[in-house]
Amino acid sequence: MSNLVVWILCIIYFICLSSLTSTANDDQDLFAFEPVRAQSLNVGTAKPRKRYLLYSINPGEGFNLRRDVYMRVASLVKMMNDKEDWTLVLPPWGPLYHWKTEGLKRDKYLWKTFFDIQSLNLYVPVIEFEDFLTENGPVIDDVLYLQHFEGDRFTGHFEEKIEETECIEAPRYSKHADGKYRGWFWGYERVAAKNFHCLSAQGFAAIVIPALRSNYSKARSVLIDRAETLLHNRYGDEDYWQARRSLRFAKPLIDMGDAFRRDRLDSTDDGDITTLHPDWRDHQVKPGHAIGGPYIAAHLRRRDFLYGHRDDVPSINRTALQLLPLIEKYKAKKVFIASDAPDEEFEELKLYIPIAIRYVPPKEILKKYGDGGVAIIDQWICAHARYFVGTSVSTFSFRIQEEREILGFDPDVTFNRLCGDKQESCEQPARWKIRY
Ligand SMILES: Nc1nc2c(ncn2[C@@H]2O[C@H](COP(=O)(O)OP(=O)(O)OP(=O)(O)O)[C@@H](O)[C@H]2O)c(=O)[nH]1
Ligand SMILES: *[C@@H]1O[C@H](CO)[C@@H](O)[C@H](O)[C@H]1NC(C)=O
Ligand SMILES: *[C@@H]1O[C@H](CO)[C@@H](O)[C@H](O)[C@H]1NC(C)=O
Ligand SMILES: [Mg+2]
Repeated sequence: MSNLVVWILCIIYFICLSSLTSTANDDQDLFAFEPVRAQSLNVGTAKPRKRYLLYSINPGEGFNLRRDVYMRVASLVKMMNDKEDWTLVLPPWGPLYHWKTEGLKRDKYLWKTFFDIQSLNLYVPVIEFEDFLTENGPVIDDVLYLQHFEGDRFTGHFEEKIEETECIEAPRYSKHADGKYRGWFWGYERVAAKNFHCLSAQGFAAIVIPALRSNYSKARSVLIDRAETLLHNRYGDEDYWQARRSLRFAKPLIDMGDAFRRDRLDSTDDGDITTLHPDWRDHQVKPGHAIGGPYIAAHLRRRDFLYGHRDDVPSINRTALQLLPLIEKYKAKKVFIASDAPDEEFEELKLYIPIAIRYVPPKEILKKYGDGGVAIIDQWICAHARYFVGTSVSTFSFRIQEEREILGFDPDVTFNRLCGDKQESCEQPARWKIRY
């Protein structure tokens, strides 16, 4: 197709789109958008067939890194859908290494437990894995297992490359007597794959597009495993932020966080200037717009971080020493603590800071939403504080910082971290500011 034809198609598409959305009301155009686009792209071309992209992540990765990988894959789907019709299948959550609360169902959590699926759908088409099973059945066509190139991880220069090769480590799938591959499909035992390939890959998420469009073009459903191998196409650009803005939390979790803010922290959206537009595409505020509730918040990442990042994570008494001047400066009535710390550590902190408070979930909430739901409530409360300080290199803290960028806080009251015991001062987090 010549460039001219492409341009004409684009123009027709935008005219159709704008005339349709201007007559539809806000709620309807949410659903009108996708079919309109699919049809108008079909002028003179074959309708692209529906394809499903699934992905999976190294089992050791935590909840918040997984949310980041979602954005990389969603952005990939967005790119491919300029020509094709991909639906992103949301991998069920759990079990996760950090989700330890005893007696909880720890796998097969649906995305809607934690996130607002309608909101995600305004960025790219997504469905829950269970809906994929209904639409497609339990057989996935191709599994692409990503691995690093053997032996040349740090050669000095970065070059994008991808190729089908031998498997380097024994992958978590095996061929059974019926010729199909079985493995870990999120605990769904009847699920299997027809084909399995190991791919060495190094590069940005878009690197897999040519292979999906040629080598594996016959596959209707493709699962990319070890998707964390793929890097963000453009970390921090408008597209990154669109994917991030669409990743809104589930309403019940937001409501519980808001109730805690109101009842325990004297914090409401009206007073804090943190009201979000119901549709993320329409929410755009300037830095410094939000003021936040009359409390400061700290995310104290403890447990494995005390060993893994020993020099950068302060002991409890040093944490208190760093928080006290902030209480003064921001005239905080309360200090909200989000933490994976055991109770004894929180009690120790309270000796130094009596106004420290944390969210303790009722049993039935913990049972229904698990450790993931409680983590989100903690993040939501941290996101609305007048001032936030996190833990060095914790992705849990990073996600809070992003939430605050969306709400429109001044970066000065967001991109902060605590320093280790031996550090007089320390390098503060990079300011990944929101872009529209
Ligand atoms: N409720 C709650 N849980 C936390 C908090 N900090 C850490 N956790 C738990 O510990 C896990 C730690 O980090 P993960 O979310 O797994 O994320 P990660 O990608 O491993 O993040 P980091 O290890 O912090 O870089 C969270 O998922 C929670 O289960 C917190 O402040 N509140
Ligand atoms: C695609 O196919 C070509 C030719 O058969 C092969 O050399 C290449 O490694 C394949 N790439 C991927 C990513 O599968
Ligand atoms: C602070 O805590 C550390 C680690 O728990 C401890 O070794 C140190 O003695 C404490 N310092 C004070 C002044 O309490
Ligand atoms: Mg982690």
